[in-house]
Amino acid sequence: MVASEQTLVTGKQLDILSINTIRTLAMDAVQKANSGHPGAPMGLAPVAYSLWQRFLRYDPQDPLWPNRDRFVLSAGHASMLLYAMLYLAEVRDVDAEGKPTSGFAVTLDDIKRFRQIDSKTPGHPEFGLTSGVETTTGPLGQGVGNSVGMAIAGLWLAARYNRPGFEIFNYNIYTICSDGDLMEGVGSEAASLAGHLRLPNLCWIYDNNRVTLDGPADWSFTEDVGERFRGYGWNVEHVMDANDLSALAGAYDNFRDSKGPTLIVVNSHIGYGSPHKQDTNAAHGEALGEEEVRLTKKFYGWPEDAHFLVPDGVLENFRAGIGKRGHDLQQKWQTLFSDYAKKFPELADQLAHMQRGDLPDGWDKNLPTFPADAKGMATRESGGQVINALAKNVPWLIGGSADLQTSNKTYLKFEGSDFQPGSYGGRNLHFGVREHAMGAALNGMALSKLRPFGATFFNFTDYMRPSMRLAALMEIPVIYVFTHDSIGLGEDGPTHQPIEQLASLRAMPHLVLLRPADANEVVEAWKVVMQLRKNPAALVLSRQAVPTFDRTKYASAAGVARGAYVLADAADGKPDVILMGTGTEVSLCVTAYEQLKSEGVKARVVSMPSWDIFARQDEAYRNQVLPPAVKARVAVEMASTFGWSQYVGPNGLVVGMHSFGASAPLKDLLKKFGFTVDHVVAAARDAMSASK
Ligand SMILES: Cc1ncc(C[n+]2csc(CCOP(=O)(O)OP(=O)(O)O)c2C)c(N)n1
Ligand SMILES: [Mg+2]
Repeated sequence: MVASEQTLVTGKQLDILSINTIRTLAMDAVQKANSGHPGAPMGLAPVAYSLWQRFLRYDPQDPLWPNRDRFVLSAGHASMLLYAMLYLAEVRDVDAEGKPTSGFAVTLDDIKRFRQIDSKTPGHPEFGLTSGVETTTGPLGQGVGNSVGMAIAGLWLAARYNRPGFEIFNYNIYTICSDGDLMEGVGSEAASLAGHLRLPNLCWIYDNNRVTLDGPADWSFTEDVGERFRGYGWNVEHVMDANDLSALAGAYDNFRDSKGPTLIVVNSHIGYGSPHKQDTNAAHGEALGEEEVRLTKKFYGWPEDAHFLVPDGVLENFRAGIGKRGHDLQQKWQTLFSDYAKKFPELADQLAHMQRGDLPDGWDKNLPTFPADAKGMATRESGGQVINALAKNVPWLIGGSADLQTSNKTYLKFEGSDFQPGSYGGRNLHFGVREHAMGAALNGMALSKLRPFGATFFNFTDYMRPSMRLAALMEIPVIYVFTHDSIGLGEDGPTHQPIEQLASLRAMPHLVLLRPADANEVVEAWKVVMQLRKNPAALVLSRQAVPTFDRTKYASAAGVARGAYVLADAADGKPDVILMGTGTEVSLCVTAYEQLKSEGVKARVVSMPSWDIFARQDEAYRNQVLPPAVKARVAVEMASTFGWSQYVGPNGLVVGMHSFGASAPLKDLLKKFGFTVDHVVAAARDAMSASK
């Protein structure tokens, strides 16, 4: 078994040699980087090894095979475990289209460059950067949350696309999680949702090592986790020793037979084999140190001075294990799928579109158009009509609300089918009052190539922001529908009235936020959103009615596609003052514009539904909409004024919110906080005087 002897070992010894290779690679990489977490990969190496070698249906030669089992490392700080697995299993790199190349996802050189600039082995696994990484993890709890969405997607695909004799989709989701994942609220929400949905394709493997960063886990975490999960309706398995490969295999077998989600509680030792394995800091968040690395290698029967050693036989072992088994499964599936494609060309075509991230032909047909109407309707109402029209055209647009579907208006009425245990083909999800788990699950669904949407009150983005941030970081096109978008929601009061949320989400890289002004802008906003491939998008919609503008009098709503556009202008196109706003405040700007016009003032109204998209336009267009020469500018938005100075400039004024809102009927709130025509007209005149 001693690797230095370079004898080819077989059977159980080969297993141990391979497992210790994972461990020593993790130790060496962390030591070289002098940063990272070696302990968790060392403790978990046998867990990942037995799963990949004997169970995971995954073809290293085709890492994006649609029916592959998903392996999620929710404990992202243990990233070296994943990198070691990707390297040893010889997972291929993929090109921009997702086709495997002849290169590898992770080479030994990449492992030597762990945590270095531009390497494929960053501190925590990043989706899109390293082939084989199914999702970005690191913020604890997110990976387990993603895995629930992946399991939902897998079951939905199976329900919708499998046909008798053609089980195209039957994949499982395996997630390694740590104490932190199960302490985080999002992990609990996600587990509760998965238990309710009885997702039989979901397996969490809990690294019960009884330590966290600060010290022993029992300083802060003493509940009976297995009992908790049984309460959620999960099947709970126990493995008493992470090094017991046959116990692990038994637990994986039981998972595959189970009718609901499975938690496998695996007792492990962080930093297994290191002399200070009980001293948490030694194996945790920092390198072991040269001397301890040496002693640990000695314990493993490893040559103490070898670094990044991959003994003879180890790569061959992986090739003969997951390599061959996975490739055979994938090839068999390809044969099945080509028969399926002949028999069900339409379904196969849909799947191909989905895999590429393309919309189906005719995705935007029969969208509503709204006639001018002074009374108008709430943008959440028009939004509900548009999402229903789009969902008819795009079969894989699916989603739901965090218990506010009647408020958010996102229910797909024409479908009428709900995603529930036993009806996994439903397109309406009921996430329950679990915004954060909804956000995390939406990410998992998008990573599975569905086009997911999730809805709640705009104010409760605070409850799901960490998942939105990861969607943005991963550049995946999740759609958020947020209604009740300002103090305009009225009587529910300041606890429900968003103030700083617009500014904070506008500050998030890659997230596209749109706050449309009327029903026709809602249609255009949805069109923009649907065509995004690499950006999550937030549609910010109102509870209260807004007039539907007469587009024969004012400009076409098609301007939404450019982020901001001139809605109403001075007769000669040379305004003395610009009024700009978003959403429900645009109609206030228009009324003020009409009054100023009647008083002989040349004004312009700019509707600015999306700062993000406007910022991407060329300078000529931006200067056409907001001519630099016009310094008198007023922005109107029922939200924090933070950020508007970039558009109004030093002589401009912002009519916005400088405090939290209040509980009152809308008309009283508008008066109290200054969202009146008189106030906007006065601000316009002030801005004109200031810029003279
Ligand atoms: C949301 C979040 N909070 C904090 C951290 C920082 N952090 C990294 S690992 C860790 C806890 C480690 O304990 P555990 O989850 O049991 O993992 P183990 O060290 O046992 O592998 C913490 C707090 C994080 N990654 N994510
Ligand atoms: Mg732990």
